[in-house]
Amino acid sequence: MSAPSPIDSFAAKIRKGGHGGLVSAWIGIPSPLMVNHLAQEDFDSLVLDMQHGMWDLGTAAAAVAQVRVAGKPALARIPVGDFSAASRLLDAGFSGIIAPMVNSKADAEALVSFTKYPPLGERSWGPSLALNHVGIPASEYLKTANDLTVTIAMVETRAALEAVDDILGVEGIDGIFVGPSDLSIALSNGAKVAPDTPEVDKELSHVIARCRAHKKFVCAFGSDGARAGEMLTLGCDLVIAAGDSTQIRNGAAREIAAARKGFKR
Ligand code: 3PY
Ligand code: MG
Repeated sequence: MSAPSPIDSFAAKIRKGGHGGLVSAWIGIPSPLMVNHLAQEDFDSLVLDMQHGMWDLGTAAAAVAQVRVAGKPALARIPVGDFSAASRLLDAGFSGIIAPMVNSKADAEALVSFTKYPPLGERSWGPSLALNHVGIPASEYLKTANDLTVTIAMVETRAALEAVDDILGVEGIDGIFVGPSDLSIALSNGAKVAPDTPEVDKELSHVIARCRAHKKFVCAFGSDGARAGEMLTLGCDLVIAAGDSTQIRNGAAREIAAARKGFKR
């Protein structure tokens, strides 16, 4: 069996840990061409956000090539409970699925059933574009796809916090992704969205400890680069350093301010 390409080694790398902190892009603007540009930056992977971003399946599938041409893996966050989309995105060549609002062992098992081939799950056969991207024969893909891709459950509710050991105990769940905004809304019973607070960090630290105990990896969404750095220091394996629109607008604001510095209108 051939050794996976550097792109397809991502799953093994994040599962193993000890890689010194991975930073991923998070893209909601549904433009494969913008993906092509962002992929040139020093990201370890790129996530296409199909929950709150505006991607449709065909455009997301086309963007995989724009990520892989930069030598990087593409991950997708699916809409809540849309596990059949998870199978289709893996067929399109995505290297991992992030599923929001996984709140129970049953949710985690359903997710695995759509993202892993037997014996772990019941992913149906048809990896059309994935075979082209990964560049291995069908028989080899069937044997290795469960290892070459990652299935990630989002923990972002009180129910998920309570069930985190059950979720982590499901074979085929490779890691957890903490959503601090939804978590802060849940922790405050809907009173506020406050992702960058000690209350969220307390729960994040707990989830990190449970992931370590289960020998699984943990990711989190940072609202900016500094926050993402704090999350790496807390022990996250992969972080987001703000989404695409924030990064673009912050960059624009910084350059506009630089242009006007010292210039009186
Ligand atoms: C959250 O913070 O709730 C997320 O889902 C990350 O975007
Ligand atoms: Mg969320």
